[in-house]
Amino acid sequence: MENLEEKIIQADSLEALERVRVELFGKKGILAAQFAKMKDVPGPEKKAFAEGLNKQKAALQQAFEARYETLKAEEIEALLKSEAIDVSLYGQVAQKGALHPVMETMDKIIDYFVALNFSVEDGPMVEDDFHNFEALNLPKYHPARDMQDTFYFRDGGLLRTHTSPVQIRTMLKEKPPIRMIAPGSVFRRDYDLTHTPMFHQVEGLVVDEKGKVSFANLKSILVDFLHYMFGDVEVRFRPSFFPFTEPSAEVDISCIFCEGEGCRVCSHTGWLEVLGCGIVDPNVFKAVGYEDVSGYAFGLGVERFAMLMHKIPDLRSLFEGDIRLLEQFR
Ligand code: 2U9
Repeated sequence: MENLEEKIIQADSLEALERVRVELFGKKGILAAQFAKMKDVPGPEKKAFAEGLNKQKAALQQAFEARYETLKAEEIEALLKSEAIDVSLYGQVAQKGALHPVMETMDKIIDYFVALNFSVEDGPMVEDDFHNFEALNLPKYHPARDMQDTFYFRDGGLLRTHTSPVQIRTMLKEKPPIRMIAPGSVFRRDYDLTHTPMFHQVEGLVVDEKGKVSFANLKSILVDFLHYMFGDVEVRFRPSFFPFTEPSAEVDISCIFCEGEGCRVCSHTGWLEVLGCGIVDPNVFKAVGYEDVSGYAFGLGVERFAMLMHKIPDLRSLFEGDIRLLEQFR
């Protein structure tokens, strides 16, 4: 009896105690063997023998339970210790981003034209041939339609290559006068140091009765806009060509890096090209059923503006999603 209780007390883990339980109380255990001896005990002694055994069993069970409680409590204690959380430790601080410089630039551009009562229009990015090309005086077989430049879908649909289809849709839906801008993403099959397959444009369109809208109006608004964006810069208009405007011009500002002296960024010309513009080609008005109107239009790439305004040297850094870029614009 002493010896058996000692087994229980010496069990130093719940697993060891379980082994002792089987050894003592199991079907083939020590106590079962004791009870089996009952049949050999002579009749008059049976009662005393049974009482003795039952007492012994009860005492062992009590000792077992006490040991079990102790070991269980120790186990819980150890678990709590090992899983303890130090709530006073600093956690990982969430990284804070900022409005992306392209969106910030886009907002600044939009603000300028909204203040001049231009409406801000939106349209689908998946377009069709008519709205993206045909109506813009880009006839079939025009090189700009080349598979090289445009993402086509199998059904003939395409990803818009400029936001101009938004102007077409607006003119088809509304009567002149029109004063609108179309900001949004556009897609071209182009990927190198200075081109990404998706970029952002803001285009503008003003249409009114014939004779009310002139190149001089276009020039004055764009010069003022470029001063608003870049501060005190020189602005010059160079003749150019676009299928949807005639006459057309490209607009340069004096280089903001070298103030016109000539440097690597401006290819030693002293000038940076920032805009395209022109008087809307009559064929465009014909395509949307407008008569006796005149208008001007312009277009710009937002990434280029953001890069120039923030002196960001590499276009790709705008698309890498590296939070360290955004942290600089908080
Ligand atoms: C309609 C009529 C005319 C929009 C115009 C440009 C000139 C132009 C480029 C600037 C940099 C595209 O992002 S860029 O590569 N855009 O030079 N865009 S005129 O002319 C329109 C648009 C719509 C109905």
